[in-house]
Amino acid sequence: FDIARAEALIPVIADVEVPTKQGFGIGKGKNLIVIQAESIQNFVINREINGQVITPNLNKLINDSSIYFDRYYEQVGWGNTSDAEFISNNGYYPSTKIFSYKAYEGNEFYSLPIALKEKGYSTMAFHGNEAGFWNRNNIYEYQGIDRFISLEDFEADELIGIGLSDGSMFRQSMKFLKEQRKPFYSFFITLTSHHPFLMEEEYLKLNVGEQYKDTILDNYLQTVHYLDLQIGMFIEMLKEEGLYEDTIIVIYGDHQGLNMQNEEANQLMTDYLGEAYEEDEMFRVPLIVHMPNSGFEKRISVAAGQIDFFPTILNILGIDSDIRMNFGKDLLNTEDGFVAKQVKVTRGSFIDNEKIFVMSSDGIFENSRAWNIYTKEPVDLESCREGYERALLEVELSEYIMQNNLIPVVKEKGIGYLIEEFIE
Ligand code: GP9
Repeated sequence: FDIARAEALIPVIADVEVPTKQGFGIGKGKNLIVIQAESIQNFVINREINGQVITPNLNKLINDSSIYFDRYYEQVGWGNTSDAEFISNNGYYPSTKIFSYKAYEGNEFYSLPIALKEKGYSTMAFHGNEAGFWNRNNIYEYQGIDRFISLEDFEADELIGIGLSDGSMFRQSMKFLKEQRKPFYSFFITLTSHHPFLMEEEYLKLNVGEQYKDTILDNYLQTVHYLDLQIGMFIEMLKEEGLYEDTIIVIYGDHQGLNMQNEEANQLMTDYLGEAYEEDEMFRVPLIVHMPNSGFEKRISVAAGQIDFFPTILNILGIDSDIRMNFGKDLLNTEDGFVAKQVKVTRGSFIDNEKIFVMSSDGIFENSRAWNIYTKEPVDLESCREGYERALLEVELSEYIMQNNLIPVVKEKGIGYLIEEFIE
């Protein structure tokens, strides 16, 4: 790194000073249910296909006591779904070498479940696949998840694709939720909308029309629609059990579903969207924070990533800290839209409030691509240099902290201290 440039970035990365704390504590003491939704991209929100609404339940939720982040991006690496979990719960970038749950297996963490446990929460995770997949069974304990209900613990009464159906997972989770000590943090990882998005006839509820019938877009949208329906029913079950009012329900997409590198998917999406299907749309996933009966409705369009999840949720739950302990920003109190990308695109790529910069795979900055995310017009590459350097620095610094198991130091002295040490 150019030391002077890196030093200039310290206040940007390490700053904790926020003039006003919008939304601080609006969910204080509430239960927290987080649904990490498999392959759910943002383009499905508020959209129709052949006259049918794709996500009626999510759309309804967005318009009712929810904060909807419509420029939220996935940042996963080799660990796909598990990296989305890791980034969201920790506020650190995923390993650039292997999946994070393996790379950082023996580490000490300061994660969302750990922070909540310190405030008296009980913690639990639900997933319809085998416990050992992505090494979850070994790492959850260190992530602060006290109880993990996986395929082995559920009754295998309805299997779709690679595991228990989302519907069955939600239904069977009710008995655990009712018993769980309050306040609780329950983390759900859905599965049915997993690639290649195939379901039996009985689950296919959308008629996408002749043009798209039996294509990968059809299959994908069917599973998205299925998940949307299950989430709607899950919310009804929470209401019936009296668990709804005191629970914040958060939903976000874990990573892309339709790969732009796949020729068929790209062609279909370009056709469906009416514009080229590119990285900025492929990486965009929804984030919805639903706070029942709060009347707090907001749409936030600051460029943000999964790395920002942890501090954003802490702010909503009214949990404060004097020092900055991760790379995320509280999205209710920042205009600094910045999303660093790695692994799925060359390191140094980023998205900010106006543009996306995709670093060239040959490592030559001048060969990179950048465009305005709203107008799609090309952007001068020189205007991307600072973001490029920041993206490199953040990812590298994050990896340095994780690889050297430095969270105990971060907890004591803050991330700013380590940035200075790292640059020296
Ligand atoms: C596996 C499931 C899917 O348990 O979470 O993971 P993915 O293949 O999408 O990374």
